Amino acid sequence: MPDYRWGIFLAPPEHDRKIPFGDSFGEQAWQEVPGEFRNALRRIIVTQGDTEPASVEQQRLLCDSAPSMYDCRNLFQVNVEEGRHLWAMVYLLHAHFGRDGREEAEELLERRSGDFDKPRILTTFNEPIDDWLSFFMFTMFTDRDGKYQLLALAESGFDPLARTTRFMLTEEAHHMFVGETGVQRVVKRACELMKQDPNEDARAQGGIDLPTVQRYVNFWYSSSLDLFGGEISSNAADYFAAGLKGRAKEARFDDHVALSGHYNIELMDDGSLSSRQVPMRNAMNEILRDAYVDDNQRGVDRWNKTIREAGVDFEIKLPHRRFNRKMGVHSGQFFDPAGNPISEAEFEAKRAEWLPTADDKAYVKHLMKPVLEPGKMANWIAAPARGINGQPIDFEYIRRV
Ligand code: BYC
Repeated sequence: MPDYRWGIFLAPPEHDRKIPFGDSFGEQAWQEVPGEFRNALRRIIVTQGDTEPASVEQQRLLCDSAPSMYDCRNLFQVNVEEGRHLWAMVYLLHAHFGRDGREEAEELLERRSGDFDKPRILTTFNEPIDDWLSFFMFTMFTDRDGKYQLLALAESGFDPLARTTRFMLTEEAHHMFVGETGVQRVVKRACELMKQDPNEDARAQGGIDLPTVQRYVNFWYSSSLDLFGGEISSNAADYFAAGLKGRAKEARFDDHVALSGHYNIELMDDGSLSSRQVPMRNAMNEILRDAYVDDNQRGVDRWNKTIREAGVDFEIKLPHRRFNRKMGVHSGQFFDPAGNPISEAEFEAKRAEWLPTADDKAYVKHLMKPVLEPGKMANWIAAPARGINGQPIDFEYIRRV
């Protein structure tokens, strides 16, 4: 991408910006790190920074199996932007945290996605992405977690973090577009292939069948829900109190101090589901997760519209937020995709119906053959509705040198 501009990009400064939430609500935003919050702030920046190279490591071999030049071009754009986001976080560490910031930045380079000894910090960023269906799921669901985490950091009282994350958000939108439309094209093609097959079997025609798409949704969505942290979190309460990490679009809330009021969280208590009242500040992760769930549903509705328009009787459903969780109050417990509590044995008996199996992964992987001629698409994916930057779909989006 010879035209790509590297650099530290910040949203324009807001004149006389005030801290928009927490104990210091209404005070002047900080241009330098406040000493008492130094460790917490560094930790937030390191966690955010760690995800950026992780995603590039996860996706680094995908160009070898790109289903079209168009898709390969999108992959490269996603990867260079994530690389630049790492740079943006490392800049904050170097510019504002002195020696320990530089050491943290070095450690960011030492960790590797999926590495046994030095893995990336957050779970989803150690999952392999070695097929394009996983890539589209990741950019749909995991990049959308990125959107909500960045929206929360864009409210930060530490102004350099707020300005850099606001700029990053402008790029995140394209990544989610790649994910949402990528899955939509897989689904569209599955429906076309079903119509061509005497048994309505998309796999028999070399496509990715809708139940397999559903199992990938179940996996990547539940894994991405884990990235919001625990439902009841003293870390989240501390970050909010300190004015470091707010809620998405903080201005839309009436009470920016959140010291009064409770939030109801439904969890398993003594073998049955019951509701627990949690002080508002301790529920900040869950409040962010609520907005994320709604946002995903809008994308899934568009996939289902594509399926309905093709005249196929199938509906893709987001599993319940309790399903298959590894972090938070629902981890170590078992729920069906509708969120009903079940036994471990019942879960295991249904695992192959609900989550991608080794056979699914092998099948999807065997379809991954590069198609790198202008305008051509792999058989398992429909063409996009339009090309990139007003160029036609058969434009030569990448060139081998
Ligand atoms: N995996 O109080 P808790 C993106 C740890 S994606 C592993 O429940 P907290 C992108 C947690 O660290 C957005 N560990 O949670 C997308 C804590 O550890 P300690 C990335 C996890 O701290 C695509 C313990 O469990 N941005 O940008 O309130 C491509 C208990 O924690 C996980 C950020 O993450 C997990 N899933 O919230 C490229 C923003 N979840 O203290 C990029 C910065 C929790 O016991 N990070 N833990 O050692 C944060 O705001 C928070 O650290 C978290 C966790 C939301 C991640």
